[in-house]
Amino acid sequence: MKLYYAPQTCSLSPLIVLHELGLPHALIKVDNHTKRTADNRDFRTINPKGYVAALELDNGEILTEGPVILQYLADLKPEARLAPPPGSWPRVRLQEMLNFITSEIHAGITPLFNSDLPEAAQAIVRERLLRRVPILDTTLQRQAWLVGDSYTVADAYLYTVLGWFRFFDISLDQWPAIASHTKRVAARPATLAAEQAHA
Ligand SMILES: N[C@@H](CCC(=O)N[C@@H](CS)C(=O)NCC(=O)O)C(=O)O
Repeated sequence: MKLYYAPQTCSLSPLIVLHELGLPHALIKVDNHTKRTADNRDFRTINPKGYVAALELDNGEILTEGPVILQYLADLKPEARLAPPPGSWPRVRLQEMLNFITSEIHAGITPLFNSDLPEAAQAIVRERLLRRVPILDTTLQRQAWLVGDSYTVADAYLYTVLGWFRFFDISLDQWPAIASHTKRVAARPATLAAEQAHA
């Protein structure tokens, strides 16, 4: 497998999961501005959507969309229990959480990366985002991990998107259960290895 990635982006979460599972993989860096890969190809010929993450399977298929890539990887090694079995009710809960992270937190913070966004629009985006985050804090006050009683791919994904809050001076310390979750995910050997490789 090959993971197309760009530093400081959402491609960190599939990389964490590749490390959690100990799956062999190659990393191909993408310049998100020029859309060139490190081996000098036009990334849009690989993923016409033009964004990371993209996972190239050994049969040449390209898989995109973070929550789907995460579940695909988890299902390659069900014994690692990074996702509940497909078709089970706990799996539906995992999908609910992944969808919340992708549509409300990931897509919620993305407009702030646009330096041309007018201040008034920034304020609206921030307010909407900050209204969503306490929901996750409440969940993490009840339980150590986002879904069920053990670490899943949703934890890697949340860790990744919350990592961007520092770029916008939003401190995670205002949500103690989230801050604790972030510290626990950061300390996992797979996270440390992925963070180092995702440069
Ligand atoms: N819907 C996609 C969004 C992926 C995405 O937002 N990728 C960002 C980095 S986190 C990106 O590469 N943006 C560059 C661009 O849109 O040109 C997913 O969930 O995987």
